[in-house]
Amino acid sequence: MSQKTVAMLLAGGKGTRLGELTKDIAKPAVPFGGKYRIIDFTMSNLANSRISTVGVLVQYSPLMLNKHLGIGAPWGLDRQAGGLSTLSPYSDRTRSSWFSGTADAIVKNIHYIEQFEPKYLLVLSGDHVYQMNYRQMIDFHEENEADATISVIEVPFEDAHRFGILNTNEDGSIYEFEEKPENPKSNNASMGIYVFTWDVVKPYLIADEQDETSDHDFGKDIIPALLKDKRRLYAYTFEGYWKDVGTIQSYWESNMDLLDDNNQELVTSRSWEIYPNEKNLPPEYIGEDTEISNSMISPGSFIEGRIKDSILFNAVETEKDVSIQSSIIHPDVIVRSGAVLDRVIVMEGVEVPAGAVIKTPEGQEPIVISQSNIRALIQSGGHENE
Ligand code: ADQ
Ligand code: ADP
Repeated sequence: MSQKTVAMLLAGGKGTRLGELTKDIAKPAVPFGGKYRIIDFTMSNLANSRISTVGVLVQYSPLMLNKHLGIGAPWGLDRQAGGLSTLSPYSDRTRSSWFSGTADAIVKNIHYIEQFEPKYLLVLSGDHVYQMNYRQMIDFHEENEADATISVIEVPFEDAHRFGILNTNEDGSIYEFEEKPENPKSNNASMGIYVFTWDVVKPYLIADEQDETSDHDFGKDIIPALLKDKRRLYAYTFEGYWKDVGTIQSYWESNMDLLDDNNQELVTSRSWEIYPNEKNLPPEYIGEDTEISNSMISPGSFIEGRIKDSILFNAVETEKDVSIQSSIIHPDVIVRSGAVLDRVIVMEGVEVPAGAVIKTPEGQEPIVISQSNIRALIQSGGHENE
């Protein structure tokens, strides 16, 4: 069963910087943008790019992620030859360990990849918000007869140290790459999205696996090794919205970005749709004397009170006289009467009691409200993080 391209989607990182949000669920499964989970952007990009052989590498807290992915039906992967495979870490007679770095996660699944005899390997990450046609990137790789192509975006100079930073010649070929440099020499950042010619990268992955000094990471080890051997590396420039949802602050911001006219296309585009995995829900009901402005309300909701600059997910219930501002309310949350929420994130299934007041103080990262911290937050008036 040969396939020209096999996509491997890295969805197993721990996401420690998302704190409470990823305590029990993997980052790619964190709710995003009203009716999606973060991984839906990448899964939908694959569907829209008509790439039909996808391995998702899971690892950390995969329960919700596995349930969400199912057999890939929302993205059409249930009806494809290659289809969707979720690949978990395993142990055999010679080793028993979790995936260590990103390259390790791929090399441990070499048999999965090889069964398709692919020409190209597409490596993706499960925690980015963007719309991208991978087919165009693979075409670009093919035209350049490249060994590796890295998708690149310009980032603000002050953020450059958080990324793989590269420099290119005029023809787009890469002559320098530094993973998270202290003193970045450019602001051309790797998006962590790679196309490799499989026959070229495979021996590098195998050699890296044997190397005990390696971190087994694409950015730290594989890309530098290819570059050192003067392999053909190219930068594929991406223009458009892209966010690596790394911290609570950037999670909050990228959700809020959807309320801005300039970015609404991310979820409203009809030509590049983002497909959620959702059950059928009744229409949202908006009560009397309800004031809603600049907000997203989702199916199955029952809304009263005042909602401003906020994103409410599926099946949220808000009661009379609540005031919700600049907040993100995950699915199945109930906000009881008179509660006040300002610049907070309320996690799935939480019940905010009547009259509770939780506001994030100015200049602080938004407070994440979960079942386990809500009592303490109410007692302290929301100042838990101080
Ligand atoms: P980072 O953002 O630091 O850098 P990294 O920790 O390597 O990303 O993880 C990449 C993706 O792989 C994430 O989605 C993560 O969840 C997942 N992942 C990590 N380890 C995994 C494992 N063992 N098994 C399965 N999945 C795993 C990378 C590049 C930079 C680039 C940024 C862009 O190294 O060069 O600039 O991405 O975001
Ligand atoms: P399948 O062969 O199961 O339908 P593929 O994704 O391998 O699924 O291929 C579908 C079609 O798209 C085939 O004609 C294949 O050659 C082509 N194709 C696959 N990947 C690419 C690509 N990256 N760029 C251009 N065409 C591709």
